[in-house]
Amino acid sequence: MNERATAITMDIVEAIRAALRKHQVSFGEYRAGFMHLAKTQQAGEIPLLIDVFFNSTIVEIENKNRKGSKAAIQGPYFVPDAPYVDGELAIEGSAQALPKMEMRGKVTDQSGAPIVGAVIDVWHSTPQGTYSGIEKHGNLDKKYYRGKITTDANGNYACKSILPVAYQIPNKGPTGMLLEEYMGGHSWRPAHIHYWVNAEGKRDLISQAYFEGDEYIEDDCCNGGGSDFMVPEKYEDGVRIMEVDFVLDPAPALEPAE
Ligand code: MBD
Ligand code: FE
Repeated sequence: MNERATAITMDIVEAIRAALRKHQVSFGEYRAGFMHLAKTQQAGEIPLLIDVFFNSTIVEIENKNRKGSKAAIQGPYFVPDAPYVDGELAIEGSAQALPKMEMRGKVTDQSGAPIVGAVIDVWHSTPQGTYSGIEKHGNLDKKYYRGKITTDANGNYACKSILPVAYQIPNKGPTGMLLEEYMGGHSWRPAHIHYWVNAEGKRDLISQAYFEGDEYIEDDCCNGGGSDFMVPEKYEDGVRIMEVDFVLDPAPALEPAE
């Protein structure tokens, strides 16, 4: 067991014990609490629950030593082997009439030099507010609404898709119940696009983009970073332009092997 993992684990356990003591939790309440976790597991919502509450904290920590673009939360619906795409994400037949967006921008290093051949994974929800390639969401073919885009010789990228809409995380299960009933909040996120940028010799970057005017940007059930990730409203021929540039930090030096 590594020392750091031991220290973190002990502190988490101690923090939970402190909360139980502070509230003088009864045996019945304790049982209700662990049944809630068991139900979360049964519903396949462990990744959702953990990301809703804790992903933003990890991002806050990791952003402290980033000099280029700040990172955002990843969320539970990234799929590692999405297809490479050229200019457009796959859109289901029935969704092709929906309003379109174009994601575009430039990837550079800290000096402003373009990064050629950076690979940007993008993913966003279906018009129903689910994600492709996710068993719990009906296992829609993962070619839809996600893909890997490559930057060109000038570090630029461009890719079209349909416009995602305001987004409610699955709220009928144990995670929604915690957020809405026990914590008195809601389960909405701003409509969003996810990005994961990878380039050789650079620190990878997970980001997001929101749409100007969305009412949940600063009131996000996942604390997703707010207006720092908001893209100003702009249209070209009726297509919403989502212009997002990424500045990558150099890759951290490899840690010496233990
Ligand atoms: C999502 O789509 C998401 O991006 C996050 C952070 C949490 C739940 C669902
Ligand atoms: Fe998401």
